Amino acid sequence: MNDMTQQTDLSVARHSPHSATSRARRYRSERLGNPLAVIALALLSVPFAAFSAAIGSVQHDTNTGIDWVALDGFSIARTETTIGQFRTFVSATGLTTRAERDGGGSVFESGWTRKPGWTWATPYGPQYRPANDEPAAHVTYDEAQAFCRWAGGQLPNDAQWTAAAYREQRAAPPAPFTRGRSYPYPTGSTPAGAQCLDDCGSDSARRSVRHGAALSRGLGHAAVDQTPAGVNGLHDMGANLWEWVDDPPGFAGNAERLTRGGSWWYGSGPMREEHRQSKPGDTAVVYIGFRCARPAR
Ligand SMILES: [Ca+2]
Repeated sequence: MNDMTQQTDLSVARHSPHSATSRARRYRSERLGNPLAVIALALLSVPFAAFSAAIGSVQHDTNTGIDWVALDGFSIARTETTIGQFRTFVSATGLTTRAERDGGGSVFESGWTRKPGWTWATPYGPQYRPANDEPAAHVTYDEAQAFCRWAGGQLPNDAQWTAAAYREQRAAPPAPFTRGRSYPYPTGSTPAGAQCLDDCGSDSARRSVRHGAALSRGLGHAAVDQTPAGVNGLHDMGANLWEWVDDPPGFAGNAERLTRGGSWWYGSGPMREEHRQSKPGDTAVVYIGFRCARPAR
């Protein structure tokens, strides 16, 4: 993948039409000429400034389609970013992804193999039409980060991702989860229920939506709401798609970036917290996706 050196134009990501910050700034600029409105805004801002969403509560953003789950100090998307959400982002920004420009993303067969037409919109090729609730793959690190900034957040850093995946934070989580406990898998004590290869249970084959594409290994991804909710009520932190994580932080382009959680290509081993794997940031492949985080509010 190292021959992929063309950089993505991310200028679109710096102009988020939907962020709460920009909405608040616009509201203030429109209202500052009215003294009564200024007073009302000041009074309203007191309780909201002191309010922080309850741990585990879910806020749905109608602009992006993301369900944000509030955790300790930040929120994280309840699911992997979906094809439908990514389509909204592309419609708003006009982004053309690297996989589209290069003619397709890749899969590992006997070495990395580029697959014509395999992109975020058609993950197994243009002859197979995916549903909107399938996860967005074939997205580079920079493209994933651009989506998250457009959505008012950023890719989670490794501390955020691992806290969300392995440490139950909800005050009264449903069985079998226990507040304050750390789990070896994002699914809990065992990998059962994840969309992984071989040792996550027989439901992985039933959930697979590879649309008939020939794969040399693995079962393919599942739609993002088809696996049981795991630690903190999150789906697919273990397996389904690998997820880009902002680690090491602050770099862009083709630097090696951490991916977390394993994927349908693997068994349960890469789902564990101690498993760390990185890939060049320009990698666009069929089993890497992402989800976003945002500051607490
Ligand atoms: Ca995942």
